Amino acid sequence: MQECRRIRVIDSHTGGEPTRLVVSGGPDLGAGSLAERLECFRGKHDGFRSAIVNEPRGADVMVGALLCDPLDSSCSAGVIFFNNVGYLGMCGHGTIGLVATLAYMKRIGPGEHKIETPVGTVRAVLHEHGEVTVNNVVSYRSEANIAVDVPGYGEVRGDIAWGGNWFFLVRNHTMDLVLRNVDQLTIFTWAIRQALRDRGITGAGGKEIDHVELFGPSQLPGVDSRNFVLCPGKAYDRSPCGTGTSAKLACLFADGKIREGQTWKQESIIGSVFEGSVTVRDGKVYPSIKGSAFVNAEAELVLDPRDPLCMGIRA
Ligand code: PYC
Repeated sequence: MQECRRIRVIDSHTGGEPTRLVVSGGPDLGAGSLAERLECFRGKHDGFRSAIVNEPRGADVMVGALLCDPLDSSCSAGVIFFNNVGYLGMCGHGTIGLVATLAYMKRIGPGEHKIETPVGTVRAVLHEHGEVTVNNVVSYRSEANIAVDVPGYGEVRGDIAWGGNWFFLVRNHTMDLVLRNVDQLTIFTWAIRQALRDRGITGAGGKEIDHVELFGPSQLPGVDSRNFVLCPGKAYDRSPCGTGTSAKLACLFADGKIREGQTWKQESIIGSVFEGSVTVRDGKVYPSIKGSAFVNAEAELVLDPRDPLCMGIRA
């Protein structure tokens, strides 16, 4: 009889958005760059991704993070993020969750830490009181004020921007960004995503735009904006989305609406807040995102080869 495979995970949430960190028991992806290891993960071990984050062990909202040895020994960790349908280049809430979890495991203390991801090395600062600032990869708007005809809704205009993932940031909508409207918000933003795909509107290099963001006013004092973010697998981000806030900051800076170093507070659809700002180096915009994460479970997942749903429910 084949033995069960055991996977050690630590779960956290960042502003309500979960991250499941695989600490041991993950697949052997070789010793290449994180980008190469991601391709090995995608090509040879995709069932493992599904087993960790999909039902019945996980849920659509769950973001997985595979802890990897970094190539560069000055980095504290390497990580590959994944979700219910595939892989993420970078993940802001997930990096905050990773750093908080490494601190929980007593692997790191307060200070700056470098983390290798498939889209580059990011720096994160663990503050004394447990908050984490992620200094993200370079972020930019590739196209401004693009019109897309969305069946059932008409013309929707928005910006296309990179913040570690590709985003369409909607400029005109009439939706009220409140939690009770999540179903309508999901249907609307999913229709936008499909329309972008059907019309061949992409990020740079033909990359699919797989995140859609809506913005509206926040009711919280001192908070600049509230958002709704649709993630690639149709779940919405419970956090303000680190890469989505980075994409927003890049657009705000391009429009002259924020200065270098100015704080932008971004609220999520559930009311959690990230603080963002940008620094500019060699004419390029580097966003920083600050938030908090809390560990809420430690577990050993059991992959029983006799279980017909051992590798998760996949569409
Ligand atoms: O925080 O960057 C983020 C993120 C991406 C998808 C879900 N969260």
